[in-house]
Amino acid sequence: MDNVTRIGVSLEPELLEKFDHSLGKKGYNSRSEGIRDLIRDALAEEEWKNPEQFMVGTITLIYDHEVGSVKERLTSIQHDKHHHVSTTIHVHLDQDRCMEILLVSGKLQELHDFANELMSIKGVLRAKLTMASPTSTHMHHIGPRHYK
Ligand code: NI
Repeated sequence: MDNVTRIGVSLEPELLEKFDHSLGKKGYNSRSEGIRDLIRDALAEEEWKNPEQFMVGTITLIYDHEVGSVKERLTSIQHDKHHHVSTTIHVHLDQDRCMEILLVSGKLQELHDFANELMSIKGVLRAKLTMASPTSTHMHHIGPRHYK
Protein backbone atom coordinates (compact mmCIF):
# COMPACT_ATOMS: atom_id res chain seq x y z
CA MET A 1 0.00 0.00 0.00
CA ASP A 2 1.42 3.38 -1.01
CA ASN A 3 1.24 6.57 0.96
CA VAL A 4 0.74 5.13 4.42
CA THR A 5 2.71 5.47 7.63
CA ARG A 6 3.23 2.29 9.59
CA ILE A 7 2.88 2.50 13.36
CA GLY A 8 3.48 -0.07 16.04
CA VAL A 9 0.83 -0.56 18.72
CA SER A 10 1.51 -2.33 22.00
CA LEU A 11 -1.48 -4.10 23.52
CA GLU A 12 -2.11 -6.51 26.36
CA PRO A 13 -2.79 -10.01 24.92
CA GLU A 14 -6.30 -10.12 26.41
CA LEU A 15 -7.21 -6.78 24.86
CA LEU A 16 -5.87 -7.88 21.46
CA GLU A 17 -7.80 -11.13 21.71
CA LYS A 18 -11.03 -9.25 22.38
CA PHE A 19 -10.28 -6.85 19.55
CA ASP A 20 -9.63 -9.70 17.09
CA HIS A 21 -12.84 -11.39 18.18
CA SER A 22 -14.76 -8.15 17.65
CA LEU A 23 -13.17 -7.66 14.21
CA GLY A 24 -14.06 -11.23 13.24
CA LYS A 25 -17.71 -10.68 14.12
CA LYS A 26 -17.77 -7.50 12.03
CA GLY A 27 -16.19 -9.24 9.06
CA TYR A 28 -12.88 -7.37 8.97
CA ASN A 29 -10.04 -9.12 7.17
CA SER A 30 -7.26 -7.11 8.77
CA ARG A 31 -6.50 -5.42 12.04
CA SER A 32 -5.24 -2.37 10.18
CA GLU A 33 -8.63 -1.75 8.60
CA GLY A 34 -10.29 -2.22 11.99
CA ILE A 35 -7.96 0.25 13.66
CA ARG A 36 -8.37 2.74 10.81
CA ASP A 37 -12.15 2.63 11.27
CA LEU A 38 -11.83 3.11 15.03
CA ILE A 39 -9.68 6.19 14.45
CA ARG A 40 -12.15 7.52 11.88
CA ASP A 41 -15.00 6.99 14.36
CA ALA A 42 -13.07 8.84 17.07
CA LEU A 43 -12.37 11.77 14.75
CA ALA A 44 -15.98 11.80 13.59
CA GLU A 45 -17.08 11.88 17.21
CA GLU A 46 -14.92 14.96 17.73
CA GLU A 47 -16.40 16.71 14.69
CA TRP A 48 -19.84 15.85 15.93
CA LYS A 49 -19.17 17.83 19.09
CA ASN A 50 -17.89 20.89 17.24
CA PRO A 51 -20.77 23.32 16.56
CA GLU A 52 -18.51 25.33 14.20
CA GLN A 53 -17.78 22.37 11.89
CA PHE A 54 -18.88 23.06 8.31
CA MET A 55 -21.30 20.41 7.08
CA VAL A 56 -23.32 19.58 4.00
CA GLY A 57 -26.42 17.48 4.32
CA THR A 58 -30.05 16.73 3.76
CA ILE A 59 -33.14 17.30 5.83
CA THR A 60 -35.90 14.88 4.90
CA LEU A 61 -39.40 15.82 6.00
CA ILE A 62 -42.67 13.95 5.78
CA TYR A 63 -45.65 16.16 6.42
CA ASP A 64 -49.39 16.38 6.06
CA HIS A 65 -50.06 19.41 3.89
CA GLU A 66 -53.66 19.67 5.09
CA VAL A 67 -52.64 20.39 8.70
CA GLY A 68 -52.88 24.03 9.79
CA SER A 69 -50.45 26.33 8.05
CA VAL A 70 -47.66 23.79 7.65
CA LYS A 71 -46.96 24.76 4.00
CA GLU A 72 -46.69 28.48 4.81
CA ARG A 73 -44.49 27.80 7.85
CA LEU A 74 -42.16 25.53 5.85
CA THR A 75 -41.84 28.10 3.07
CA SER A 76 -41.30 30.99 5.47
CA ILE A 77 -38.58 29.23 7.49
CA GLN A 78 -36.79 28.07 4.33
CA HIS A 79 -36.79 31.65 3.00
CA ASP A 80 -35.37 32.88 6.30
CA LYS A 81 -32.57 30.32 5.94
CA HIS A 82 -32.18 30.61 2.16
CA HIS A 83 -28.38 30.88 2.47
CA HIS A 84 -28.39 27.34 3.94
CA VAL A 85 -30.65 25.77 1.29
CA SER A 86 -29.19 24.81 -2.10
CA THR A 87 -32.29 23.11 -3.45
CA THR A 88 -35.38 21.17 -2.44
CA ILE A 89 -37.18 18.18 -3.88
CA HIS A 90 -40.88 17.75 -3.26
CA VAL A 91 -42.71 14.46 -3.74
CA HIS A 92 -46.50 14.10 -3.31
CA LEU A 93 -46.75 10.75 -1.51
CA ASP A 94 -50.52 10.36 -1.48
CA GLN A 95 -53.66 12.48 -1.06
CA ASP A 96 -52.40 14.19 2.13
CA ARG A 97 -48.74 13.47 2.67
CA CYS A 98 -45.70 15.08 1.14
CA MET A 99 -42.03 14.30 1.32
CA GLU A 100 -39.61 17.20 1.04
CA ILE A 101 -35.84 16.82 0.85
CA LEU A 102 -33.72 19.91 1.47
CA LEU A 103 -30.09 20.04 0.40
CA VAL A 104 -28.41 22.13 3.08
CA SER A 105 -25.01 23.44 4.11
CA GLY A 106 -23.64 25.44 7.03
CA LYS A 107 -22.17 25.06 10.47
CA LEU A 108 -23.22 21.97 12.39
CA GLN A 109 -25.07 24.00 15.01
CA GLU A 110 -26.88 26.07 12.36
CA LEU A 111 -28.11 22.97 10.52
CA HIS A 112 -29.10 21.36 13.77
CA ASP A 113 -31.17 24.41 14.75
CA PHE A 114 -32.64 24.63 11.24
CA ALA A 115 -33.73 20.97 11.32
CA ASN A 116 -35.18 21.36 14.81
CA GLU A 117 -37.16 24.39 13.71
CA LEU A 118 -38.64 22.46 10.78
CA MET A 119 -39.29 19.40 12.93
CA SER A 120 -41.27 21.38 15.46
CA ILE A 121 -43.85 22.60 12.94
CA LYS A 122 -47.30 21.18 13.50
CA GLY A 123 -48.10 18.84 10.60
CA VAL A 124 -44.53 17.59 10.17
CA LEU A 125 -44.83 13.87 10.87
CA ARG A 126 -41.23 12.73 10.52
CA ALA A 127 -37.93 14.47 10.01
CA LYS A 128 -34.35 13.38 9.61
CA LEU A 129 -31.15 15.40 9.35
CA THR A 130 -28.17 13.73 7.72
CA MET A 131 -24.85 15.56 7.65
CA ALA A 132 -21.49 14.88 6.07
CA SER A 133 -18.27 16.74 6.66
CA PRO A 134 -16.82 17.62 3.23
CA THR A 135 -13.28 17.64 4.62
CA SER A 136 -13.33 14.24 6.32
CA THR A 137 -16.40 12.72 4.54
CA HIS A 138 -17.68 11.46 7.90
CA MET A 139 -21.45 11.15 8.01
CA HIS A 140 -23.84 11.74 10.87
CA HIS A 141 -27.58 11.66 11.21
CA ILE A 142 -30.23 12.67 13.64
CA GLY A 143 -33.64 11.08 13.58
CA PRO A 144 -35.96 9.75 12.37
CA ARG A 145 -38.22 11.53 14.79
CA HIS A 146 -41.97 11.60 15.20
CA TYR A 147 -43.97 14.74 15.75
CA LYS A 148 -47.65 15.17 16.35
NI1 NI B 1 -47.01 17.48 -1.90
